[in-house]
Amino acid sequence: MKTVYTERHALQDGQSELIDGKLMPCWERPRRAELVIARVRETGLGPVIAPREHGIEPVARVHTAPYLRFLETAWDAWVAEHGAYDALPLIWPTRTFRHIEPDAIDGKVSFFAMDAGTPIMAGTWQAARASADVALTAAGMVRNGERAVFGLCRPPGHHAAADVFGGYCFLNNAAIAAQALVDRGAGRVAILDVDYHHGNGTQAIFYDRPDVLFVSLHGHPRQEFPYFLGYEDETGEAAGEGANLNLPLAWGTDFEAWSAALETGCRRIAEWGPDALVVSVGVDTFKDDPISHFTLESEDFLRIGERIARLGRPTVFLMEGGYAIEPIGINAVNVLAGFEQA
Ligand code: SP5
Ligand code: ZN
Repeated sequence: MKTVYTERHALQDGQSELIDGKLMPCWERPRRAELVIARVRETGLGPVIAPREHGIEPVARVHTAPYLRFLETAWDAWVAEHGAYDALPLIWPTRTFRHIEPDAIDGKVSFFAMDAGTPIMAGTWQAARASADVALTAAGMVRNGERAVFGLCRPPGHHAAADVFGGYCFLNNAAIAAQALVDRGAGRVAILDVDYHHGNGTQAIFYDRPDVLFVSLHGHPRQEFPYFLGYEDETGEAAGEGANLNLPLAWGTDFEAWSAALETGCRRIAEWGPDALVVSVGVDTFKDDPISHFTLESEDFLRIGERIARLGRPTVFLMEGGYAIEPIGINAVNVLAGFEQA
């Protein structure tokens, strides 16, 4: 399996995230991708290829123009106001507020943010664009006949909605890839999200769409971030009714229960009969993940890849979360190796 990768991910290197009431070093850090690419090379998974620049058009198929304008200009506006220190939101437009984009940069950051865990810094826009280019290049290769490609995206994407950043995500790489597959003639695309967290952004982007099925296994929103989406009664709306499947699982879920949910998700995908599959590969389901509560072992990731391979669809794997940093390479590449071995 070929891997698409660029070192430009390292341009996103935030200082701190708000977690447990404290500003702590960002879990989502460059070393994550460095360890995954090292493992790709060490195991001889296949050639490593640089992404092709795709321009803003395929990104704008998923994200709104005001949001992209904000992301592109936020750092300069923030520096002009506050100096060169990471931008984080200050206030959220909750239920009783108007949803109007303010002029002030502090207000803009707060308007577009869903959390204070996702700092905007000097290289954020470039890193996010490079990550989307990785996803688009991988999708293009699959559309051109590769059976499967690994897009080593960083920063991740699945929490980012059409005009929302957060959960360490800015541009929704999986959604951009799925939309590109549709735009290049795939009639139906399925997205399987195995990250520990619900892919709220991906779900929201395709919620009313009949051509993109979203299936997600994740910590139950009653217990786990992002808390406000990911329940099983969210089945899609309007023309998209029936094209969304959430499989929320309780803290402490082990691989036996987790893989039973994967079986349910894979059966739905098989019935759906997609022309292509996008997999949001998070390995924060791992037992030692510092911010998560499932108990998967490293070998279990091989089984995940094997099950996905049995779907027999052209498959784009895209990196999402995973914060047990040292074993992240083993766990992520195990998914891909399991797929290849099947
Ligand atoms: C892409 C991705 O995996 N984003 C995840 C974002 C998670 N953000 C913080 C979640 C905090 C949950 N509580 C952690 C308690 C650790 N002591
Ligand atoms: Zn996650």
